[in-house]
Amino acid sequence: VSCNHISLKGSSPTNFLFGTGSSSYQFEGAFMSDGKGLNNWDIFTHKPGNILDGTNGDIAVDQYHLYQEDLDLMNYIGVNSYRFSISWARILPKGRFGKVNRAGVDHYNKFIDALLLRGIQPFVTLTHYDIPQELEDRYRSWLSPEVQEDFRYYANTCFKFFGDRVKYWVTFNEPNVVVIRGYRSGIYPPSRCSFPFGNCTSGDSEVEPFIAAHNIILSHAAAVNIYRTKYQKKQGGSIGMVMNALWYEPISNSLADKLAAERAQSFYMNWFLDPIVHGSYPAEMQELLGSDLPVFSKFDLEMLKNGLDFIGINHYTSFYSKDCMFSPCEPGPGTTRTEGFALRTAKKDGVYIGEPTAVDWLYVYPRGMDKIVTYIKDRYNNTPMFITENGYGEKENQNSTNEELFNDFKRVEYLKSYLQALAETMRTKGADVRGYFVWSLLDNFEWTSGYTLQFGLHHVDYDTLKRTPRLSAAWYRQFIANHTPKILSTQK
Ligand code: PNW
Repeated sequence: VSCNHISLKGSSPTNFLFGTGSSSYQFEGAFMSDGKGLNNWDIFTHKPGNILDGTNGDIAVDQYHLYQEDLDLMNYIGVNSYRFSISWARILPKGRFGKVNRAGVDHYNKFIDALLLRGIQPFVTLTHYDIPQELEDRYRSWLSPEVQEDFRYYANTCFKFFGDRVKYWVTFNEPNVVVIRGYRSGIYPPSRCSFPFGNCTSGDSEVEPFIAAHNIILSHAAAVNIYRTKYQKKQGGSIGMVMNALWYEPISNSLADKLAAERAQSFYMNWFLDPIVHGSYPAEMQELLGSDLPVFSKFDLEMLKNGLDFIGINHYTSFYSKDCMFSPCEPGPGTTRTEGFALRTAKKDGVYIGEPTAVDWLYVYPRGMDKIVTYIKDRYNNTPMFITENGYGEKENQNSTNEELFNDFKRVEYLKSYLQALAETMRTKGADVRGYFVWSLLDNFEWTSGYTLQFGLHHVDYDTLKRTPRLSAAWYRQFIANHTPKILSTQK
């Protein structure tokens, strides 16, 4: 597969990170090993009906035990970074109400050392959807301000044990997805919602997402604060947050639809980034929600100031946005007041925004990469950015041929076109993008879809846990080699 026409050289600094992404619950397995406590996803996946194929992450791809093998795969591809998350309940089985689990600390120490030995920078997320169940049971996790104290304590514990070697910290992965799916649609733990958003037994879809988000923003600020005051000078790393970022394309040129796309973005992504970068919720949210939106105290604002060193962007897909404020819409995703009155739809005049895939929310629209990176660059003063996730999902079945399992040319085309768009944005607009991570190194546990979707550069056989490279792994290897200055290349 040729990729010479894509030029990142000259547009990126020599230390551009190329890596792959992962998370603890989706990869580690070993859910009760070595003193780990149970977390919200352990509990959630064990309740019948929550996961499409009835599976869970008890074993997942067992990276907890098989990491040396996975390091070989990374080495072969030639990545210089690996994005993973620490399992909170493995470090603090009962949050701040119990002891530090030394075996958990030892595990990540070994893993981090092994990465560095191979010249791979750890890019570490503190929480990727998971929280110790203890904190859910004690005070309902993100709904209580108490959680800020727990997150601060956990973050401090990680900086203390791992910060001498970890130079990239992410506080939260996709807090927008956590609150929307956990407290509005209720499809993720803690399964809270109210009609017409979903049919949960408790919760309030129009109120709780904003409370949970507020506590997450303040938890982030608390962690950043402790990192800046106690560790950053000595350890020399940087700290940021990762957002799920959709591009919302106005469905028409009308002013109403353009404003709707802006509102959609504000109620999805700017919701978190505006307070952290600019110190206040987006204007559209304040106007529409009024006193239903929590407010920051003077003390909060002081702590929030300049609240991150980089923005992590998980970008896969784009949607059209249609106004529902000035003219009414049929009910649908995005159409209520607490979602910004902006219908989210994949089709315009019966035609999809991009080629549909096996994943019901994923349409191939490479221009979206350019548009979302430019949008974030402009709105947040060209804060350093990392593309922390970008990837392509497929659905295999019992009858899939080897050709279908391993010759994933559609994934290659997807990655190529999105990287091409990214390179252009960096070159022509000066976007300060410092790294790119494919989701994912391996097939893994895809949350409520269980093991029915595959995002891996490597196929995983779930009977044997054997990893087998796909075409896309070979392609990514070649791509990295072509875009890494030879003198710095550590390829063997
Ligand atoms: C991300 N969307 O979630 C997560 O960070 C990963 O853990 C997950 O495995 C990966 O994407 C693939 O699904 C997403 O609405 C949540 O477009 C929402 C969207 C995309 C990805």
